[in-house]
Amino acid sequence: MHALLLIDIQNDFLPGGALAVRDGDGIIPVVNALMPQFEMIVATQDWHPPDHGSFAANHAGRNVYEMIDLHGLQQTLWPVHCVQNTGGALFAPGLDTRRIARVFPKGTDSRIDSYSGFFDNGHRGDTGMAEWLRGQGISELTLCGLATDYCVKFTALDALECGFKVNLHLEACRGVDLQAGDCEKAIADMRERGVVIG
Ligand code: VGL
Ligand code: ZN
Repeated sequence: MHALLLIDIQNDFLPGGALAVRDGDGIIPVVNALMPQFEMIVATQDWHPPDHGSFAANHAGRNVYEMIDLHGLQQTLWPVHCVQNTGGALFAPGLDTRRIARVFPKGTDSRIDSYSGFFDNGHRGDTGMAEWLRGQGISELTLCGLATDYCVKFTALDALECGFKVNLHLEACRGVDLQAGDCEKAIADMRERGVVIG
């Protein structure tokens, strides 16, 4: 079976949000139109506690987009975003959520960030998504969502490692591009590792 995996389609990643991705809302009609082609739909949700270590505001004297060492891992510092039980963490209002079979929260441990929906950035913790998908008989995934150069990329690479066939629906993805070319590089990395880009 083939599942559609919606990555972090949340208010804070849309224009006007705390960590807005340019034209992030442009994917919503595309994603909604994709849904009928899939037997199963699963979503990830960036879901941080207020004291999360990826927030610049939680590090005195540090600015957003700086890099720090966070408990032994390199970490980009982000604006406060997707805080648990706030409006910014909600799925985009235009997203058709009716057929989402299961939501996997991520980034819930203050000590470590989690760009991937499968494992945290240190591959220390597991959300259980791979095991759950396998249990549902899913062997192939199509990914879409935000952001191409962070959560989409790391979820896609972990999905390959977990043994899934992985497709990326590019028209239904948008990226941050902190540095010009980051998205192009992310797409090239994914393709090189075996993600089918469509
Ligand atoms: C994301 C940065 C921080 C993403 C999440 O969804 O791509 N990026 N948290
Ligand atoms: Zn985050």
